[in-house]
Amino acid sequence: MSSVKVLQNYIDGQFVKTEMLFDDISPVDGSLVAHVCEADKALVDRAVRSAKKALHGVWGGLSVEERCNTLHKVADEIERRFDDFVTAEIADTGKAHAQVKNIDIPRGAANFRFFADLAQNQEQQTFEMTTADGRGATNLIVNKPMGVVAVISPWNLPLLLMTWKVAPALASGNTVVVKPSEETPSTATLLAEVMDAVGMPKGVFNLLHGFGPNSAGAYMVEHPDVNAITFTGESGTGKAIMKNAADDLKPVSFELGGKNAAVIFADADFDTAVAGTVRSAFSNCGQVCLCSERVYVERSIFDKFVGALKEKAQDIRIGKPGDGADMGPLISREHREKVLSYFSLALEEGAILVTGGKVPTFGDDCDNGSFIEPTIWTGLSEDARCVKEEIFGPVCHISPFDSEDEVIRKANDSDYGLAAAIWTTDMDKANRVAKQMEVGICWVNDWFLRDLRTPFGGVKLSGIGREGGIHSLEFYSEPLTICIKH
Ligand code: NAD
Ligand code: 6OD
Repeated sequence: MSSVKVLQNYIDGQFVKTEMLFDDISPVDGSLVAHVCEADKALVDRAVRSAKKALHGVWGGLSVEERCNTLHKVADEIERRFDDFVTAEIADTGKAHAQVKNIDIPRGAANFRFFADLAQNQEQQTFEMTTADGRGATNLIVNKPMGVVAVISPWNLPLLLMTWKVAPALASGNTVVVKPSEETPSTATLLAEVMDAVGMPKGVFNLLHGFGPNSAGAYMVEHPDVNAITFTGESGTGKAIMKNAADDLKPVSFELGGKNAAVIFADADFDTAVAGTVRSAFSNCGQVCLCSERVYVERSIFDKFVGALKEKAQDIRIGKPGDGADMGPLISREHREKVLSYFSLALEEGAILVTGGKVPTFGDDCDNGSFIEPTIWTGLSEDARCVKEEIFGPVCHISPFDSEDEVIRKANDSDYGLAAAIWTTDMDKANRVAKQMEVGICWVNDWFLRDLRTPFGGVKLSGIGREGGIHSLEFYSEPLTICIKH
């Protein structure tokens, strides 16, 4: 009998097997990580019904303190099983060990603690008013849960991005039906085990495995008893989901793609800007929605900057997570084909290849993985497809600029509007330029520095709405005004 793990769905407090299995493949060496039980339409319906029932069961009867205590237990249990989560996330993604240990899994636990504390300390608003008869009235604003929330998440930061939505949804009193990416089902399944272990009431957290169209993702979106949809993924998928959600006018919160600009002024601390841009272009093999794929450098330091970034990119050690590598593989062979197609397109569009552009060879089982070299181009025009479209790999295009107005115009000339990074020692300039960026977040002299209280999201094709802090609680709640006449 095969000893390969079988990852199951989790519905109404029970793990549920199905006959339809798909493979979870390691991008490090192409080996089989697990068989995954795909949920069909009937199972999606069972999960949504169980979530709906739980709203009115024990969960609905708990005080916010009791709910949030349970979420603290979830965070504690993730930490107790920290090594299991690290191993599972690495098995699915091949990410560098340090990143998973320092970012992905700690943020998974932190998301639960942060939103539990925030919800517990949320003020209840009241408005006193005068009335014609002089007796007055009091308006109480009561935040009620939305109901059953569908959480659909991507593969690039699997646990972090899924818990970023599950935690505030539960803290606000909702129940959830969660679908992780088909590429990264492992940590979501561990989270179901955690929910089970801490005694989360049945039906509050339901997990479904599967794909998007004609599979669990689409069935969740279309289900009439799903009351809200929160989604992170590609902008094109967001459009498809929105169309499917339109019939029931379901509220959506979307965190979508990006084609983010980094702007390096000549007065920047050079070494800090180079180190920051290496991080912002190549972290997680370029598979962070916030990564800088367009780098604009003031002309007087352009050549020096390109040379320095090239050197740092060539120093990145690519390889297996356990071998102390800085950079792991892309998520899959299929995704590598997409990124490689942009590598060919860039040359056709007239790019100068500064470094990279190839698939590395190792002479071992990593040759069956999805590795790719960090790649830098110069010389493309601003309307080249490689400068316009999100590639989602370890690649950036660097171009020179001569004035503040020019670089602001170029940075904003994008269908996307997620993030920007500005590097300068002139804080007046930083403020002036940052305020003109058409994005949801603009870093000055850093990148991916996160305060969970701040609004997070994008404009244009990069998303709808904001999550983070109170903005998450607002999305996951329906305010009810109770006006009491005295
Ligand atoms: P994706 O859109 O292909 O898939 C995301 C999820 O949606 C998966 O679970 C998938 O199964 C599901 N899905 C696909 N089609 C669906 C449909 N029709 N109905 C319902 N569900 C469907 O995205 P991905 O490739 O997993 O992730 C990479 C993308 O995510 C990039 O574009 C990246 O920029 C974006 N992203 C954005 C943010 C952000 O915060 N803005 C964060 C991370 C990733
Ligand atoms: O840090 C976060 O909360 C967040 N949502 C990050 C998104 C990263 C995109 O890949």
